[in-house]
Amino acid sequence: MVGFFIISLQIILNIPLNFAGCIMEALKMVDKEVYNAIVSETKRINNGLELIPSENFPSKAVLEALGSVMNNKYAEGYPGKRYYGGNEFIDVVERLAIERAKKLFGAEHVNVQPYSGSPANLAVYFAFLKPGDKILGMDLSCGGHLTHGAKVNFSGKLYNSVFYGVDEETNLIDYDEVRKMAMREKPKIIVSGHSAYPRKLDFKAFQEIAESIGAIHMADIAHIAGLIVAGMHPSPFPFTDVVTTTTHKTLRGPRGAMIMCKQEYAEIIDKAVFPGLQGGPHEHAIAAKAVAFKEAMSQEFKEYGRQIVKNAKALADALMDNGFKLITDGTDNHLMLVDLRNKGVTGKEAEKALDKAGITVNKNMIPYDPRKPFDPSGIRLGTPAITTRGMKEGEMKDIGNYIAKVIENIGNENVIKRVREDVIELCKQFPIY
Ligand code: DSN
Repeated sequence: MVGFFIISLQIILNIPLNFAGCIMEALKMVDKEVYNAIVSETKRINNGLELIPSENFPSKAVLEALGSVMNNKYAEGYPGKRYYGGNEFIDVVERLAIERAKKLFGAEHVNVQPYSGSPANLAVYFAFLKPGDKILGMDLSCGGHLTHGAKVNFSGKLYNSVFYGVDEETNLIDYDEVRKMAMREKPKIIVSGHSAYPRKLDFKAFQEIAESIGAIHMADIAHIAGLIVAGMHPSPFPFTDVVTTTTHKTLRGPRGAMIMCKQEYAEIIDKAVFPGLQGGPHEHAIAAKAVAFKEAMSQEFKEYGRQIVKNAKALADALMDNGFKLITDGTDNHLMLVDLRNKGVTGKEAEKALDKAGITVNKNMIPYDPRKPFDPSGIRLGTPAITTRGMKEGEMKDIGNYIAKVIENIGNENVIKRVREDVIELCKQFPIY
């Protein structure tokens, strides 16, 4: 990307590092503390390997739209029907975002206003359920998301949530089990989607199960939206009732979300978002979503999505070659879950040690984990962000070896320091901001 090229030049020429290549002169004058934190974060990003599968690096164009005057406007309502004046240009960007998203996914109706993934999911529940109604979602401890009914979350407190998990032997979703549960529990909504499941989802099977009991099927594609656009994961369109996604993960846009649905649900979804749940939409984020969707329509983005998956497979192989046990023995998507028990290390210990080496991962429960969520048995890794930097299969092999070196030498600060140096050297070859 041109933006990335300019940023790389800035680093090569040793021009003072600023926010994604933008000169933050006003901020530097007004608030040195925030300015310094942003500069430090930029350096941390440039010098480290970001392996958290839900994170990514949007382009400079996306960040410019996000930091624009579109931040300033109140625009309650929808394009052409606002409760505030002065929205003609706001309507331009919101319409662009909607039309591009429709085209990108083949969706009949799109609402781009949800602030983030949790409010998007809440809006769907609000549209279709009354408090106490039943949701069937994937168990958090098996790879589901908090908002899919977890008892500590609004979705488990406000609604009566029941869960499907993964098979204890294979760690895969057993669709016959999901069907049996659906028949027994008769939920009003069935949620497909995950935060930590390394294999493809069968959205058709979920839709058929939902239809067989008269339930709504909500697919939460937050993690895999970019892979769907790139043709690397089966799409939930056109048959799924409602689809939610965040826009900042594999889709590589700004923090935010959207809801896509069949035309017959357009009105209740829009009403649930506004005035049901939200007030003024964040139009700077919507402008940035529009830019990200335009980028995602390109051939370059499709190649990016393909490379994410190739890289994930290569990283999974490198880890398994180093004796790591992966849940389901590999991956089909952008992420992998490592069961660390054979290495005698906990997820928390691994996350901390890898952090010291400049490798960012997150500790994560593995299915049927005997340990607690704050110090579980596993870590979760993914390739969206390092693929954005341009890294390929060869680098994945190196990264797998670095991870092994750190985890097998926890407590040996010299080894970790040497890996840190290797990580910085690798990152220098793939500058990002
Ligand atoms: N918190 C996100 C993740 O890390 O997967 C999901 O919303």
